[in-house]
Amino acid sequence: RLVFHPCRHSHHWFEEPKFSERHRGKRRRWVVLTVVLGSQWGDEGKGKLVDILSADFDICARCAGGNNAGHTIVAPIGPQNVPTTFAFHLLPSGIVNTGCVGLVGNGVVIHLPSFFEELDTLERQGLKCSDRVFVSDRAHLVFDFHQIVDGLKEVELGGSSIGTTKKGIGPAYSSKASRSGLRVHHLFDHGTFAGKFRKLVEGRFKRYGHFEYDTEAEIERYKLLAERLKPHVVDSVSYIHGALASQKKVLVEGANALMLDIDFGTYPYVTSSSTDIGGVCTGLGIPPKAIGHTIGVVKAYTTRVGGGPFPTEQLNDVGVHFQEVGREYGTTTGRRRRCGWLDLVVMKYSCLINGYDSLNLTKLDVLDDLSEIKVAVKYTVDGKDLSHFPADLDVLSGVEVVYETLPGWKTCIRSAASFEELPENCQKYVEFIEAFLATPIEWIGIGPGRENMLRRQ
Ligand code: 2SA
Ligand code: GDP
Ligand code: MG
Repeated sequence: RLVFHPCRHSHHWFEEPKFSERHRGKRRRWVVLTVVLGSQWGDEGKGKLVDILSADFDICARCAGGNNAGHTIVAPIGPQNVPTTFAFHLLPSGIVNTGCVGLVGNGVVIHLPSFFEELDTLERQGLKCSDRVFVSDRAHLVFDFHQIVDGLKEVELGGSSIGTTKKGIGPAYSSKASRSGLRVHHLFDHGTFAGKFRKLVEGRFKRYGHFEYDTEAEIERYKLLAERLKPHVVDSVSYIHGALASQKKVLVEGANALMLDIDFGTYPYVTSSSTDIGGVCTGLGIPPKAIGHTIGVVKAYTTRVGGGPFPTEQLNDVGVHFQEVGREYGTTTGRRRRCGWLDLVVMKYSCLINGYDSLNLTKLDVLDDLSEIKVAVKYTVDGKDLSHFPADLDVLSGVEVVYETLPGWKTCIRSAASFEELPENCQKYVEFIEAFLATPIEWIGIGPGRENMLRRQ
């Protein structure tokens, strides 16, 4: 690179060593972390992949969302290896593996009563994990009044309600963004906590009218909750950077999914956090260069919970088939999930934003009985191809979906031991998606258990 350096070599051009050469040996080499993200509207089966991967990781971290997320994992436990179903909401699913520490990052919003309830349930199920779960002192708190307000807001919206989980997620992120929220560290300065808490509740009363809520009793309750939380609290920035510096392996578990992202999802029918790759940096305090491998989890069809447009939704026998065979009911609220064909237009958009290095195609077994399988490959509006994923929901609601139809395989695939053992049409379905998205499908889910996962090298 030729540069002109007037002070040192007036009127002389000289060769400047490249930055990397000048700083060789001085620059830190990053131990890169692995990220698992939902690529559609959630419930793709992220929890199961995180569980499988975390056997090989030291730390599993959550960076966004709260206990609106729901991950179901079926894993053996105890000396008898009894297959047990675990439901995770706020805690990182990786802690099913006893060698893995769970970290709840600063980008997560925490409802403390739910946090302890989840911890206690896991312990009751035989999973000893209380001493290896840590939470960031910068994480914001969700209170019961946030949950009440979540419900009131939904009622206000009437027919256009979002269909939230009513876990107080939106109102808690609103408090955070409006700079009046309470963070974990505030719990340990009771005077400040109580003052801020009263102000926050007063603000909600002004906005929503006086709902039933015992502010003072709540302040007292949080005194006890704070004591119980103390041993779990860490400065998560030092914690994660210390771990990376000492070569620890970190796995990040995404919550919700790209199409529910506050910026890139189908706004306003989204959650209130950054569920995309950007949220991994802001939710944990790590630079982009620390991210090594990003895996997008994609269901072999599409589901969505709550309101909002869903171009490939099937309000017919096909949708019912996905619901019943795929057991598509919410992990957190038990709500029936809306179902439809795989949408590769959504997936292309998702790949662009998150830049997945590889994909985990899940629930392929749910398609076993179908004689024909459709995949969306294009949207058109007034007969013209749409060149981008529309921001305007009125446009998205009005698109015509162009499908490609592929033959089914009509065979149970659950016992396949390798990709090559899958029926030919099933392999072709996988290869079609892979070619369309120009992203390798590294993992394939063929059943809910740990053992029902194929890896392609
Ligand atoms: P919220 O509660 O403010 O985050 O809701 C906003 C939108 O985000 C959707 N959302 C979800 N969609 C799918 N799965 C979620 N987790 C649970 C699960 C859901 C459940 O794993 O099954 O149990 O119902 C989840 N969380 C939030 C939500 O439906 C709204 O559309
Ligand atoms: P997450 O939110 O992305 O972690 O997904 P959920 O746990 O909410 O929903 C996925 C559901 O599908 C869970 O009940 C899993 O046990 C189940 N599951 C995951 N992978 C597979 C698979 O490959 N086949 C089948 N049949 N079920 C799966
Ligand atoms: Mg889920």
